[in-house]
Amino acid sequence: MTFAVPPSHPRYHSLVARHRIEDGVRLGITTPTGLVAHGRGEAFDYLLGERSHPFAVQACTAAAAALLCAAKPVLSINGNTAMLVAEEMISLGRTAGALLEINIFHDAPERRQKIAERFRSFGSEILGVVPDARLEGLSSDRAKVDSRGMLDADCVVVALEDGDRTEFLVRAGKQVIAVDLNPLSRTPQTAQISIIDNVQRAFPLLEKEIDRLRGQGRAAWEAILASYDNRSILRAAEEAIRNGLQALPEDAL
Ligand code: PTJ
Repeated sequence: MTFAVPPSHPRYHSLVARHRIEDGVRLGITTPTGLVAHGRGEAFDYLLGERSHPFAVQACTAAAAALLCAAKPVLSINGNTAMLVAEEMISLGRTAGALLEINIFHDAPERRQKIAERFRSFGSEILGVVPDARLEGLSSDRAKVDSRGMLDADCVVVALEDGDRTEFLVRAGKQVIAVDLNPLSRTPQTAQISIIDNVQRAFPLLEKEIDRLRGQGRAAWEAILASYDNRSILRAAEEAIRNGLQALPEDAL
């Protein structure tokens, strides 16, 4: 990080994340659009009190059950998650037995290489460096996939995603777990399991839930999934954000 944030600063964690994304742009990993997306996320996180709410924990429990049930889970990585949560996603991938795959909206071969180099620097290989297959019917560059990963995955974890691919993956019969701070966004509205939380809190929480549920067995995981209601999770998240807005002092608006 080129700018040293004093740890005593009241907004320390938020500023460090912001500078990581800024560094990502400088390194050619994150797109400038990723800065805008991050700012949007920050605003929602502010309204959520920058903490994981019970609706996020509940969704993580369901997501953990889905990953434990899955035969071929894949974690999708883009320019923002590569900068913010590479180590957390590597760790989650190992715990969940899931592959990591680069999937970017603003495609460029050199971006894929740079993301892969970052993961290698943390000791992990990643798929999608040179995509060799397509999700037929999806028009954006997100259709470019790795035949060893996303193409025939049965469960895909997406974060900071646009809605098109999520809709497509769900229609293709895959289970989609979305992490997004905006419950009104098309991705969490379309995914079967939506974790409304910051990726930096959500992925470690999800990993903890997998460890907690692992010993319970398939029948218990399936029961969790059968009773899970994503609509009520989205409603609770929207309500928390609306309440957060009401609780803000007037001079903050
Ligand atoms: O690296 P690329 O080329 O694949 O591009 C990635 C971006 C993020 C630029 C692209 O997917 C994009 O434009 O995303 P959107 O449509 O802006 O959606 C991003 C969503 O993620 C928004 O709903 C934000 O509120 C949310 N978000 C932003 N930061 C976080 C977040 N959700 C969870 N954790 C965050 N830290």
